[in-house]
Amino acid sequence: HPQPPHSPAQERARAALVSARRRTRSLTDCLPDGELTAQHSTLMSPLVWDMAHIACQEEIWLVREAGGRRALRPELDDLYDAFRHPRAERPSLPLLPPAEARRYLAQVRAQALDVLADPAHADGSPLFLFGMIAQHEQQHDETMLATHQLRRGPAVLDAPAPRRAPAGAHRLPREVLVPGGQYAMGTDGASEPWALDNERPAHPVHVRSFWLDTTPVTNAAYQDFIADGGYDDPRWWHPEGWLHRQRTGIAAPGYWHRAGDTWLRRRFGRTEVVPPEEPVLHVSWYEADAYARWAGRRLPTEAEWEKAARHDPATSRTRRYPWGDEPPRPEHANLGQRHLQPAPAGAYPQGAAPCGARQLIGDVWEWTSSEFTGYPGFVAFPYREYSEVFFGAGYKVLRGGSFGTGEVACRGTFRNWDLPVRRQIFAGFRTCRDAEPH
Ligand code: AVJ
Ligand code: FE
Repeated sequence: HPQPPHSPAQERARAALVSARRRTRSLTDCLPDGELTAQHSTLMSPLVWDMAHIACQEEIWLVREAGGRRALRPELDDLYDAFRHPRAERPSLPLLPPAEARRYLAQVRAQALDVLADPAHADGSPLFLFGMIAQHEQQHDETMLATHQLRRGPAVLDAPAPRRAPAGAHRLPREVLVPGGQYAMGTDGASEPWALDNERPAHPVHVRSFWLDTTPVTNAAYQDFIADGGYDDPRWWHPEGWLHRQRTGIAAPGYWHRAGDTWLRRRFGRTEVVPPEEPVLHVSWYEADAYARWAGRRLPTEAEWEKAARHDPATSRTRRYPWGDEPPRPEHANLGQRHLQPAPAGAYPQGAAPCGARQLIGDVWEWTSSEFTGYPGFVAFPYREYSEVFFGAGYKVLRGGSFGTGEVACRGTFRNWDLPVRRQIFAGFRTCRDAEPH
């Protein structure tokens, strides 16, 4: 029987699911089965685990919860529960082989789209679950992209180089002023229906005036820190960061190595000279924190970062994105794996924030000084394990998304988090300083 046409909200959900699946396939169809079942790093799952985990979450939330339908593969719930089995242990589990994982993905998706087309879902809260699951798949796509970066062997991914910075980008002011005062941090369902629990509710926050780097810290600037002995001077390091630096022997960002006087890096299976004008990538929070102290500066708090990215002092309004309220387009930001690297610092003038800062969205995730916790009035939804179990456990917040972040999983309020030692994610940073004496 013919279905009634989709409402705009249903159509948005359908398009987000379809484009996430296209990306999942592009990240997994390019590798032979042996590479999908292998573990490329103990930090990561075998790609075949991510594949069936994506399907399993979709079954739980869209087929069973939103659709009220009976379970397809209830026996798989335990195997693909991220909290039952740590990543290092996942290769030894009796995982579905690649062909079966693909079949499971397709079976679940057919049912999920059928549930979405049901007139009962034309509006209202179950549609949030479709947005949540599209974001979940995109988040795992970014994780799988990080697994591709960790994997050894010849390149299998390809993408055009990102756009150049516009002429005159090198004459941008080094820093921009973010005026002090109150703004509305976070969001709610009315203005951002797909906002996840940890982005809610909107609440007033006061921020003092501060100067923020116009762009993320570049490879050239980071090389100055290295050349100045930054990795060997405990004055710049958080005490735990210094211990970590001593224990691991890190002396440069991840994937870098030296050839004479030149820094080279490995990027998705290719070796190249580190481009000086590009934002630095694959640094831990401890390295970002040490660089900032060496530069006589500090990392912004999460509240400062969000104010710079969203607040328009001219209208006193808080925007969804730095450029306004419209969803990201290719001229705004380097998102969605359209490229396989950040764009040079100063690119994307059309994505600039009211304060003049560029590339707050896209290119590299930016470490903030803040610990990951719930906002005042936080309510876990729809499950505690998305965010709440990570609160107060030593995770640092990252903001803004990277070149590998899906557009639906990125906005001015979106919060990411990781441990301060981690650097397999696509993370960089920018620094700031107080504008008024405290
Ligand atoms: C928000 C990226 C930290 O990958 O651990 C995926 C996203 N949560 N499945 C993660 C997530 C459940 C999460 N991060
Ligand atoms: Fe997950």
